[in-house]
Amino acid sequence: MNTLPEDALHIAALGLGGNIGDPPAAMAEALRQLDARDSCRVVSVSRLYSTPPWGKTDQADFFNCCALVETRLDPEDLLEICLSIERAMKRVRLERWGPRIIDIDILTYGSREMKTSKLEVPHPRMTERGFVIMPLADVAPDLIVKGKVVRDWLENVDTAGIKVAEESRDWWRRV
Ligand code: PH2
Ligand code: MG
Ligand code: MG
Repeated sequence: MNTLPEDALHIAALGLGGNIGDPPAAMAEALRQLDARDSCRVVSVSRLYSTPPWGKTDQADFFNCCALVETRLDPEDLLEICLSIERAMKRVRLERWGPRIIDIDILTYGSREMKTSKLEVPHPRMTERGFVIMPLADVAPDLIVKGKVVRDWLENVDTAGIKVAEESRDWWRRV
């Protein structure tokens, strides 16, 4: 049987967000572009949330969601695809934590822990952020991140001001 490690399927959790232009449309388009690739399949998408800006607070509210993606790509190749989708949407990187059309972050990749110059998995700040943990709990409540299930992280994270903007889980196919 041909079960080379390169062929193995992995589940990655992605966090998407944006606060310029039409973020739900940009996030939906990004998810559809990922899903259209042979190497990736979008398995499930969270509800869509509106979230107060975190880190740098003098900017517009964000929209955020999380998605599970089944992929044969290794984490750095998956990141490269996410960045190329961001670039195609003309995202410009101006300031850290500042306004953006779209941001696509790899949150987890299976149970792998890694840190290179390009990528750290699990995402180093994900468990402190309500705008990540709340949508992630929609798609992966039992996922273990840094020794604790997402459901339990949700108990302790600040979710003040976060609202559900779209209840339906297939908003990304329509927007
Ligand atoms: N992303 C950031 C910084 N702050 N705040 C919210 N609400 N949502 C985000 O996606 C976000 C943020 C940097 O990636
Ligand atoms: Mg980010
Ligand atoms: Mg990013």
